[in-house]
Amino acid sequence: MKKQNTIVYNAAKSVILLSAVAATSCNGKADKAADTEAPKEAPATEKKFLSEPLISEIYTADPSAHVFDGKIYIYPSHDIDAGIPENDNGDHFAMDDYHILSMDSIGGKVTDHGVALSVKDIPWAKRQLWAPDVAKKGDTYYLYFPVKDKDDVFHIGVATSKSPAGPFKAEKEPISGSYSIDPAVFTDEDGTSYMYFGGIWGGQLQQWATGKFDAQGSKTDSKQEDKPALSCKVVKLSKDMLQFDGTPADVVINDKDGKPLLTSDHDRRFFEGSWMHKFNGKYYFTYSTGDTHFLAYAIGDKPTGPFTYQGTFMNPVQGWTTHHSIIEVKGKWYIFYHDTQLSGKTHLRNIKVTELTHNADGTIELINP
Ligand code: FUB
Repeated sequence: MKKQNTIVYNAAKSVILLSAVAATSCNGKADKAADTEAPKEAPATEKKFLSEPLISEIYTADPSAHVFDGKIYIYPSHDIDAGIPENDNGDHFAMDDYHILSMDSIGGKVTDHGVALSVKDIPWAKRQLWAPDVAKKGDTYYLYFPVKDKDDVFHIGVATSKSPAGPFKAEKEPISGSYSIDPAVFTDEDGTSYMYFGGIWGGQLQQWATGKFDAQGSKTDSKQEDKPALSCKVVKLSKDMLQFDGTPADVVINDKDGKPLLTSDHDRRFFEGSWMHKFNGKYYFTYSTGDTHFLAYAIGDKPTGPFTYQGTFMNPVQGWTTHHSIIEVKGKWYIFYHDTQLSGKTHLRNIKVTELTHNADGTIELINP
């Protein structure tokens, strides 16, 4: 039987006293941006947080939230301290299993359903179970996960369960044609499901620029500063939800003049951690800008884009990475995200939730985490 923990979620906002921490990027470099761009309203030793960690018994990150049968399920990464030094590949994010969390309502008790899937149970996987997502079709739940194969190349796998809380059983091979990280699955009102995926730097997207993995390829996107930025990918899922139906295409993000965002535009270009939600008939593509630590959004008329960049909707959290999901619960919208409030360490994160507001003109109100 799986172990279950029940944790009381404290939704109250509070003032937390913290020691100053040296933030370091997942590329292992001292993180100047995180230090200099942190909210200025409090000194480094005294920070205010908008919301509290949902769970403190384990470290969690990259929360993909969904409502299944009236209950909220959260599919996060499970951060651990594997004692691996930080480096350019993000090796210190050495997660080796997933725990699924659930709650009956926002602000309610959080249940940890125990281990749902482990690296050791994925036949093709070697290490680093990064940010997952889940979709439901019929009576089956599909868990999509990025993990490095035996050659240290990220691909995306799928595992199935009859319960939203798992345990999940992985398919024997990764999804054919999949690569990079951060799968996010969106099912439109007509029942068609799309996967958005990709992440640059440690997520290896730039190493697939030619359509084949280039082990010698640049570790960053910085060699193409004046070119259109690398794009997140989108692809339809097959009817059985286990394969891609077609070849992944670029998620094109243009500015309001119709020009593509450039690689040098670090405040606005796509980096990792995408999500899709539909509001008032429009498709909202949301993502992390990575090294500048913003959550940004772009709006389109189709799930596959093109999208028009709108702005930042969440300022940088404490920590280097920023990753989110957005769901509607009983007529209100919420963003699940993470920061490093509990540990002060880049790779030991904790998930949170706060309300998200769509303004009457369709823009999203800026959140200061
Ligand atoms: O958790 C590992 C990686 O950090 C995720 O895949 C990225 O989105 C970032 O949050």
